[in-house]
Amino acid sequence: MAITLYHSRHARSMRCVWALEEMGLDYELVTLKFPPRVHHKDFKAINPLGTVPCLIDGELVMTESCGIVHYLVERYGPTPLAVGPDEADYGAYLNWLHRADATLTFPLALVFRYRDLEAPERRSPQVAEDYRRWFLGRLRSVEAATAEREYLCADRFTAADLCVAYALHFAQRLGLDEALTPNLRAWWERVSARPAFAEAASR
Ligand SMILES: N[C@@H](CCC(=O)N[C@@H](CS)C(=O)NCC(=O)O)C(=O)O
Repeated sequence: MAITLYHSRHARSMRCVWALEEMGLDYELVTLKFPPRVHHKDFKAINPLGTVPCLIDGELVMTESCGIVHYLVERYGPTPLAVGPDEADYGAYLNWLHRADATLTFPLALVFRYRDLEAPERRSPQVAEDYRRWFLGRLRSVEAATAEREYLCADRFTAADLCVAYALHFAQRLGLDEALTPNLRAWWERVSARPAFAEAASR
């Protein structure tokens, strides 16, 4: 078995589990209690950032969830999850893949940290509220895109949907149900009905 994935339940590593399950790849899953830097001090020897996901594939170590999904679909494809450079939506696909974490998940991490995770004296309702609003503002791009299409790009379910949908999953776990505007809700119900999503959420 070549691939090992370090994971915490419902963390961004869920993107990678979801992609591995969609593709039917063989892998070893190592599930860590969250946050790993607190509960698994030795994990920093594997990933000096102390974060999940961490994917090991032979000599390769990767620690960015959307980068890992991109790697898996290219390295272990062909798969319809990948959009190729010869397809009209290639640029849009890459934009969604990057937007998924850099723009849509990062503000949620701040909500989680400053509302729930920090010790009470270090919590900041202002930071949590500012980044909740930030997230909802940036999410309008997904509401607009799903008004016209069943999927974000290429007229099929791709790695872009998978990576963006994780942000929606995280938002709902944080109780931000106001994120589910009408088009987005229909898209969310479509993508989260996939068996590989349920499998990833249970791991
Ligand atoms: N940009 C990275 C972020 C990785 C990240 O921050 N992961 C979180 C879990 S969702 C984590 O491990 N946090 C623990 C910590 O910061 O100590 C990615 O997309 O994978």
